[in-house]
Amino acid sequence: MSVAAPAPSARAALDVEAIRRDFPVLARRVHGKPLCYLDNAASSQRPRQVIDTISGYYQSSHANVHRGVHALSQEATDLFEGAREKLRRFVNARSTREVIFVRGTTEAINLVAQSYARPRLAPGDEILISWLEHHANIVPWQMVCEQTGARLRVIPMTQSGELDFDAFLSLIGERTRLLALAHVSNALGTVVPVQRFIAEARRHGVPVLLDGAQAVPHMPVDVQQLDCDFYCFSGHKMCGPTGIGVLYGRESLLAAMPPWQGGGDMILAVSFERTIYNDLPWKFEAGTPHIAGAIGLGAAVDYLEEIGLGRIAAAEHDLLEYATTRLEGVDGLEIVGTAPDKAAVISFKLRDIHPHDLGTILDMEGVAIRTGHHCAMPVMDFYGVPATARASFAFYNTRAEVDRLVAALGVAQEILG
Ligand code: 7TS
Repeated sequence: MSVAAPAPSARAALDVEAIRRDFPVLARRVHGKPLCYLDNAASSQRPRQVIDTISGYYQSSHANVHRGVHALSQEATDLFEGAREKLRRFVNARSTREVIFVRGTTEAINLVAQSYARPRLAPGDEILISWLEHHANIVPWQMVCEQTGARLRVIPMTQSGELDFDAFLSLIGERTRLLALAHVSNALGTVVPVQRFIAEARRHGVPVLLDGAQAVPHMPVDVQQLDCDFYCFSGHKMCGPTGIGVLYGRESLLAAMPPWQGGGDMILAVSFERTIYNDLPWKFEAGTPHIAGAIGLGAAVDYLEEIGLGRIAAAEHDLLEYATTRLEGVDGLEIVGTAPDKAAVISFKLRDIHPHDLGTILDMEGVAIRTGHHCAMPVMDFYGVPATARASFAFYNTRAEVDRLVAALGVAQEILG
């Protein structure tokens, strides 16, 4: 009998128990039960490596950046700019000039709306988004449309939660000035086949912004391969700190855009007559930045890369399949969003139990899920529900936690009938 080589998936399997020990919060109890954290789409947890990096920075290297000749300021600047290089490599931007530190996805999209779109839009121009979007990729465009007289157009979705590509083909046209799409839907988990959309947008000469908030923590992302113009993501969903995120922008577009906010750090010279703006990327980073946040985000990138985004995606896919099967077996449960290509996000309804009641009972069982509209009210409207319950998984979750979710749903059914 020959000894077979381990299957690639087995060889690549994660040592989840070892990984879980990196996350101190996963050891705590909630309402007397071990925490079962299944709200990763809202925000992930942080490993000790990230927490220690932030703490170490404050303990030994903190000073303001880009402005001191003294040792601490230079050290802080090196750490801050070193983090930018890590982020560049993480999404494969061509240069750190294309990596702008912002507060998060929301700020990144507002920056593009106000600095890229607003000066270019005229009445009758169109911004094209989709029905799947998080409010962060809807409202900034509505605001800029109001400011300019441009019009918001929306690519419809299908019952499974996919975008209607034929409808997209009929919507994109001469008046389209920008296409702004989620890479992965936060409410349904749908992975949007963005490359098809980008290829078509290219044919029309339409620039593309991708909201990657739910994509970068869960799959390898390469902005050059995607050939998108802007890519936005948040640190707190990828094991990094809150209050920090990245706007990737194609350099030729960023160079032509006016600054978004004015102040210190974004200038080369100021007089009362005129100001000369700083180079990229600092032109878009007015004021003292979130230094510890950027450094912590760099540590999160190191952490994710050491595990490997490919292995993370595979592990989460396994959890998604297992959880989908288990949840489909729960009497009266209906999964909302059934696209064939999904990230590890499962929205669901359980009979006519209100999701908030469900969430409250699950919490008493130590199981944290999100309930509500998930900042995607149009998606809720599409399915005719005010809210859903949503379990969202990370690579540190286990099949045993899926079992706990299912058991807690049983408790809820008993209590609520
Ligand atoms: N875009 C998507 C696709 C998101 O999922 C979120 C946050 C945002 C943008 C906004 O990110 P922020 O970091 O700027 O707030 N999504 C969620 C969620 O699903 N539950 O809570 C926040």
